[in-house]
Amino acid sequence: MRKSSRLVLALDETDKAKALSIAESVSGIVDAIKINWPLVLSAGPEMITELSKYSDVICDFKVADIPNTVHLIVEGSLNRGASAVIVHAFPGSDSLKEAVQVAKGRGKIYAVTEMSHPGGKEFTAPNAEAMARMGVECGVDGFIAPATRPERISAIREIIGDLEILSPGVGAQGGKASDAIAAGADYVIVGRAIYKSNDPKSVAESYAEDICKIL
Ligand code: BMP
Repeated sequence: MRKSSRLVLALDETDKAKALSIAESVSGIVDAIKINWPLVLSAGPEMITELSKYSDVICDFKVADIPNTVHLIVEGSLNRGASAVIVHAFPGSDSLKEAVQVAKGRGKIYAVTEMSHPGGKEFTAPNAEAMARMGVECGVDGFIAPATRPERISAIREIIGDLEILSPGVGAQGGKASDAIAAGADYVIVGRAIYKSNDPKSVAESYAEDICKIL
């Protein structure tokens, strides 16, 4: 994944034609497009391959399972053209190691530490540091940490050294892109604020400009 605008679009748009048109319009601006179950369930897993024509695709399947199932999901995503897959850390080191091993040389694995919504404080926050340490030991490429609580990005950064941080929670959830990058995120993930706007391309450009100002 290139590191240019540091902006990742969360394309949770469920209308296939709209999703493809947005992807095309922002392809020169965003560093990657992240897709999740809403788009895959409405438009099919072939969207992974179709979107990979416009941008690197991160499959945010938040895989949380036994190693064999993790293996099958990560492999299936990469086979369809994904550049990276997001997995949960909480199933433990054997599941995480399996994801890393399947993706080796083919794509990246990002592990969720602390989630960005208010409920993320209940179970993920108290265990985020331990999950980050485990992720480092298991060889993941990076982590998901919340733009809604930038101080938590800094806490995770201290544990993981130079590994990547992708930070959701910007825009609709109230976080600011520049705060997340200043706290140590490599990329911010923005969904509704871009794909629900009347002009996704201009909004993506203005996020990219905001980020650029503090680099
Ligand atoms: P939005 O900008 O519309 O809030 O979208 C954020 C995206 O990031 C969604 O796809 C969501 O599933 C994902 N996400 C998140 O919001 N918080 C997390 O802690 C982890 C996520 O993957």
